[in-house]
Amino acid sequence: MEAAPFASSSSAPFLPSYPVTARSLTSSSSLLFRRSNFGRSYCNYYAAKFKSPRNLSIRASGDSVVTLLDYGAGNVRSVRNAIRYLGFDIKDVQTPEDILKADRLIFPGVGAFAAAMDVLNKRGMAEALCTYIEKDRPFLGICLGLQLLFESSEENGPVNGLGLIPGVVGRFDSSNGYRVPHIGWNALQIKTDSEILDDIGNRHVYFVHSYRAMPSDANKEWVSSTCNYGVDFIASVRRGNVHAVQFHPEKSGDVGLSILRRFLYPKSTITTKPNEGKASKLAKRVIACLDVRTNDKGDLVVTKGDQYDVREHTKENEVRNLGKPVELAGQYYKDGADEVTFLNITGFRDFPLGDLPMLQVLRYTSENVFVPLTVGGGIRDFTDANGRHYTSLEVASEYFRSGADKISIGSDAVYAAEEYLRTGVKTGKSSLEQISRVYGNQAVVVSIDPRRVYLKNPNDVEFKAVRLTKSGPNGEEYAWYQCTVNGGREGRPIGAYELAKAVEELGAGEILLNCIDCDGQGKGFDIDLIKLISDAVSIPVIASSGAGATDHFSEVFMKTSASAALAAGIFHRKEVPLRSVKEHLSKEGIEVRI
Ligand code: 1PR
Repeated sequence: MEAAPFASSSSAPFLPSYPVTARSLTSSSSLLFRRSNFGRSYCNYYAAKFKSPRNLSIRASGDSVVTLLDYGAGNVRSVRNAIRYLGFDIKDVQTPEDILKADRLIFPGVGAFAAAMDVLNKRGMAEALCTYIEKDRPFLGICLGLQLLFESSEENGPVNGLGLIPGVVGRFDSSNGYRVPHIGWNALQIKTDSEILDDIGNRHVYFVHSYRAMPSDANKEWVSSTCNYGVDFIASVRRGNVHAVQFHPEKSGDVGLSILRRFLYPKSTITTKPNEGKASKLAKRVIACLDVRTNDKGDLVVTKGDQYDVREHTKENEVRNLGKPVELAGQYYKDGADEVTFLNITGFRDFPLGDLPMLQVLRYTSENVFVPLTVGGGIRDFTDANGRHYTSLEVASEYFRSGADKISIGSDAVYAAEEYLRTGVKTGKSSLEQISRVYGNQAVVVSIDPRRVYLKNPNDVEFKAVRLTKSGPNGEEYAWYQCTVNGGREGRPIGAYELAKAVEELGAGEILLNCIDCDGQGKGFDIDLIKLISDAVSIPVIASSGAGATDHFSEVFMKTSASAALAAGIFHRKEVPLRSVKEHLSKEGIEVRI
């Protein structure tokens, strides 16, 4: 799965069901495109069935208009925002004709391969796409929009694709120590002059996917760049005016915007001198986190706790106010944050869909912040005062529609894991399972809020205990990490280790690992905990809580296999600029995106 599919029809500009007419594919119209011979892939099927149209008129729709094929899934808002940011208007595809009439078409494929093909087929879009591409019309496919061009995918399959490029899309192998999904900023190896990649230089771009297409003799004429993640897989393809990329330009900061700009202004003479970066592999990520809640005056503020206590210790006892969410997020983007995370920390009691300011924050932020955004807090089923029932999937969908790339589940994931460990049965009904099934596991983070419980003897509990690097207050040499819910207010009978393994099985794509003891203390991450969890799972782990100095970041990456490190207080209080963290890591030989 590559991201979010068709969660809610209301989100889509969408595609009415369309009767396929006898017209279409100009199989011989372009020598650029030789179809592969794979089975009954869509293009082959229709090419055999229908004659090419003689009078298909292509109406110019204006120089500053981009046609967008959005089938109503995941976060296409980011692509829209990036296009608008670059000065273009968007025309949404409503019918297959809209594809054929496009001057330039962007297809940010999201969701599962089979589901996407199903929608394209049912709505007559697959045929139109093949025609459009075979005519060498300007096309940019993103992520699943690249994979669908291939013959087939193993994702819940095999499932036939459009069959324009020879090859089968398969899953990354996690048995060789590489974490799947492949999430983060990685380097490209440019193979041919692809024009749209001209400004990349040696810099990272953002990937998030579990499936990939492999380069081969049969598709080598298409491959414009590869990326290494255990294996060399296809990062981009290009033939004539047709481009597709596995990574997300709309989430790749300035580099990504320059890729989109080059696609949108192909004849432009603008050249951005490539900033010679040092990208060579998957970078460790540095994430800025904004804990957000409404203060006593009713304003939505960024706050920050000490061991989860966010109130000032003054007579007024007010909620600590460290700034405005949209402004701070924009600042961290400029400072080089690899991702921004918003945690709606009172989401457990205030229903997020009633908390419209949070959705507004996401909408505004995503207009100017072109790195991934995660949002958490309150993702669960809910019945409001009028008896209206909302599923967790609806809550998540609203977050995705508002600009989130990933959602983070806290309390509800604890209950789901407890239930799963008690029964051994995956019901498929938990928020975690439902959202990852629909949106892909790479879009679902589980946020864990554990607290250390010291032990004299590791056998005193049924949960996994660790031998501590620093002994406890009474000389205890061991601890287990008890999970909590409701913002640390309630301890649960499950350890962080057991929870992490269970949620990985239930479909989590990433773990955000906090530690209540370290939160806001500035004394460093809990290395014992992070090592325990990152060694236990094969999905990426984000280390969180306790960063107080640049050394703490290098320590966590050198001593554990965390994929990312998240911090809040030091950035909000401007004690350590984000850039200094990156520069320090780079000096220490840890690859980061600069
Ligand atoms: O349970 O699904 O509603 O999700 C609630 C979410 O809100 C969870 O992700 C939970 O971690 C978070 N949360 C709830 N209460 C608090 C609180 O602080 N009172 N914040 C809270 C968690 C931890 C991190 C923090 C790091 C880094 N805050 O987000 O940013 O510890 O801080 P530091 O660098 O300053 O040490 P649900």
